[in-house]
Amino acid sequence: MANLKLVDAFTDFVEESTLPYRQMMTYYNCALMEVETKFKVLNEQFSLFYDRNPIESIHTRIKSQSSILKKLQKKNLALTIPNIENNLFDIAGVRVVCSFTEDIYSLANSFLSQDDVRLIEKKDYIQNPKENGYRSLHLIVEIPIFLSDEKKWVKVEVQFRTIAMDFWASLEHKIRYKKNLSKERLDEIDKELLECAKICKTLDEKMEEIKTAFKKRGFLCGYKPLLPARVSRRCFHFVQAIAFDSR
Ligand code: 0O2
Repeated sequence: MANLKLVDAFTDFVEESTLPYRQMMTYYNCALMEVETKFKVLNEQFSLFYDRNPIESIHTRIKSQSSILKKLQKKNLALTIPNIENNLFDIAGVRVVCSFTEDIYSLANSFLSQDDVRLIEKKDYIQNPKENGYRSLHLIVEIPIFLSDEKKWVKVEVQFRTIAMDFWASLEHKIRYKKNLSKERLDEIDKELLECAKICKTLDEKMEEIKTAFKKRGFLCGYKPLLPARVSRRCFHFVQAIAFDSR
């Protein structure tokens, strides 16, 4: 009988703390959907007016429970919902991978100019790479999600990378967790990775140069509109009218 009471108490405890946790995670998930849609819309718009898509891929992820715990421990914080919400800004993460560095800044500017996106923090590891060679543009933003009875502002981290930056970061991330390598071997790998990061930077710059040269010659691979702006706008309104009529 006493054992049953203990089980009940434990179940109550788990339920009490898991519901708010699940609720918070649901909000982060909703925010991810909002941000992902925003980038899909921008990609569609670019591909409608220009001859290519700036986004190669979009990935979203919710930080795992163990990563949340580790990060709280690193910051000397107890595991509480307010501590997570007020101190960890990358629970919801979106990674936008582009072909060209210029696209990263164009997309980031378009995204930040939307009136329901609040910029909290910007870390430009492209202009200022990390010591190990890591490059990426990070934005912490707050966006609203609309619930049945309230509007809630939720923080999301957006990482923008070129394909080369992403390739490098994925490999470095995998190696970082290889615990069975000796210190000497790890130091060697760090040096090799730094060398690779420089090669990736040169590759990004060369690709950008080629794209710019093509753009100047009037080829359609840049941000040159396929149609004059006025005609494009009319086409857009026409497509919009059809879309609304067919609803
Ligand atoms: P995961 O697995 O992606 O969640 P702060 O968040 O401000 O307390 P932090 O974590 O240094 O401090 O912030 P920063 O520098 O903006 O990094 C956040 C995320 O960027 C990391 O999340 C990685 O995803 C990525 N990142 C940053 N530096 C590196 C790096 O050197 N190599 C690689 N591969 N990725 C990096 P997490 O929580 O570390 O990991």
